[in-house]
Amino acid sequence: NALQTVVGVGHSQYNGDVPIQTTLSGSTYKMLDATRGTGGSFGGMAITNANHSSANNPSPGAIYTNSTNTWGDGQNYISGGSTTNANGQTAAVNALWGMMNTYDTMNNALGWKSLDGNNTATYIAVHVDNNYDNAFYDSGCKCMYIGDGSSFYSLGSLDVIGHEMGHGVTDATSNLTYSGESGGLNESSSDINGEMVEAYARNGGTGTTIPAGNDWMMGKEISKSGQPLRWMWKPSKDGSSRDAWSSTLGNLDPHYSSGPNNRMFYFLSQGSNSSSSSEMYSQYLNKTPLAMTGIGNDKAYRIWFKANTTKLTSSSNYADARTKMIQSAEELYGVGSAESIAVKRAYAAINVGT
Ligand code: ASN
Ligand code: ZN
Repeated sequence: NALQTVVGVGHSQYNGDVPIQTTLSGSTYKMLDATRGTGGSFGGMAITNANHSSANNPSPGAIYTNSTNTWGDGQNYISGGSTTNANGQTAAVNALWGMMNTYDTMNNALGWKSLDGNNTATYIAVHVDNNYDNAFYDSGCKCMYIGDGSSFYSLGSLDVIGHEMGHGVTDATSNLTYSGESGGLNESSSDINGEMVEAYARNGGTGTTIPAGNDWMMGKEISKSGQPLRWMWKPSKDGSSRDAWSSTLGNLDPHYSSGPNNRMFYFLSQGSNSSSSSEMYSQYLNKTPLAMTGIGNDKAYRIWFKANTTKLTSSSNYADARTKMIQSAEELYGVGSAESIAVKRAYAAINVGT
């Protein structure tokens, strides 16, 4: 059968009806985007049905197929419960839309192709485990698994997919060790990726720069409680993350030691003011950061991405991240540039350097 690249309609859960890139094989449509990525397990970016295989030893299952090129019903999938969406296609739509937009964010803005930068295709398997409240990147298959959620809705929002694919980029480049301060930087890099994908996709998903428009909250859309997983401008709002670096930061789970670098990135992009507002105040440092003007999403992302993919190493800590970020800013925008000064200010605001 000749394969034909086609565009279908996906009824997504978080982004309305979206155009999804699929493949027609004979008279069967497949959730295979052969326009993004080559090779890999499926010859393009694919969405498969893990069909509730255990998260401890998951198997990807088969690629999604359909007799028409219209997919999903936009409803949340209730594992084992009553639902109008019995095969859970909507989760697959969410995943494909997130994957297409993550690919485009990195490729169109940065020229970075797929996870490894060499355009190797990857895949996302949805419906892993039962009522599973997580999503993860698997360094064995270099692929991702998405749960249906229980206290969350299906974990396929743009920022979550961007986060998980961000782990694939880190895995292929700096390979930041997932513990201690490097673990926090690894997590933060994924949160940064998630938010920048959200900004890019929300503004139409085209163009060569990253606009404003993300919410700076990880996992807001998948939350049933209304509380996001993480707040980037003031990570301590979650009760566990820190707002600033200290010598004990590396003892925390990476999802909490990411906090200071997330706050640094927020300040770098959006700036800070020296008001005594509780959102700016840093409890640990007992002060508010010096006011600084942000350089915007596009420049902040370019500097971070360059540092993570070409300068950080598996053992990088926060001090090293600061040094490498300054180097990246100087290479991109010049020694003594406003951008390199902004990097120093943003790190000083989280107690790293001056
Ligand atoms: N969703 C989590 C993450 O990507 C999975 C984990 O704990 N590693 O960070
Ligand atoms: Zn993560």
